[in-house]
Amino acid sequence: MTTNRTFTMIKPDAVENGHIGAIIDKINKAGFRIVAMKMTQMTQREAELFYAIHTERPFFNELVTFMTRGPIIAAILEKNNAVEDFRALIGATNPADAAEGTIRKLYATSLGENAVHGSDSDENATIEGNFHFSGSTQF
Ligand code: FUP
Repeated sequence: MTTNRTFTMIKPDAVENGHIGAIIDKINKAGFRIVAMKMTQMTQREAELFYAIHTERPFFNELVTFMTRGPIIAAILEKNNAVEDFRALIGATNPADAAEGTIRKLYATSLGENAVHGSDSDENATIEGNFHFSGSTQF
């Protein structure tokens, strides 16, 4: 089991607003190696599965609608202490609470549309990476 990888998505809001390049640049400059990357659009079923942990939350339907409304960039990233360091790079879930210079502070528009995803544990990084890249031989 690797402990130096994390999984990210550049979410539909950031793609729509033209921030793919700036966000990838931040990721590279922070020392992450891109192990796998693709543009894709999640189906409703995929978004419901990906966020299954939030099924009972009041924002669940809104979250699924948002995550399926346009393309995303999915990527697996590698770096020492990847999960924790990437969470620091993206900032708090709500951009209003995110530290200056973080990706969410710079590019997110709201709590619901917060520009990027970052795995919250090594275990979830593996699950989420496999969710988007299973069957791939590129990494
Ligand atoms: P994070 O781990 O920072 O991505 O945040 P969570 O796993 O707690 O939430 C997943 C996504 O649900 C967030 F990115 C945005 C959305 N969300 C809301 O829309 N409202 C909330 O109150 C909490 C989360």
